[in-house]
Amino acid sequence: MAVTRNRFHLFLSLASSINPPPPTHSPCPSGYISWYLNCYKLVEEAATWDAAQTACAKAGGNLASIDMSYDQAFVAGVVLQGKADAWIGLKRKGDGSYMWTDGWPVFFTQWGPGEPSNLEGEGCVSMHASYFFHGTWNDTNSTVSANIV
Ligand SMILES: [Ca+2]
Repeated sequence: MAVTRNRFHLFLSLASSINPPPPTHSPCPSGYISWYLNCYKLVEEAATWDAAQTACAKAGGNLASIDMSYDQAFVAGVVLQGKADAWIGLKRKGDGSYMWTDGWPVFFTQWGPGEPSNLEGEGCVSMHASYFFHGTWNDTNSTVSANIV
């Protein structure tokens, strides 16, 4: 029998541009974590992928992109501190290809085993918060709620 998991996703909010900080100040708004030239925040709120992206945009950012293994390690570390899977800024387009919300092409991926399953109705990408999956990615239905990175 199928068990309905309580799908509570986080999202990682990325504050877009950082103004050159005064030397004695953190470059990021309070509550954000600084990583390279970006600021990240794990938002522990249930949200759909679209709502998560909208919330990030309102905060002047977007769902987190993961362009390389350094980013993956950092973001996975953040997501694993949460209690639920987290949306990242990756979504499948109509032609079947994936694109980051910030417009970057997809060079780096960290799909979980058997992913992306590319099922119809899936296409929004979340990161597993379970240690078992080590922060790998899953394409899933955009209407399941997720935390936001
Ligand atoms: Ca999947």
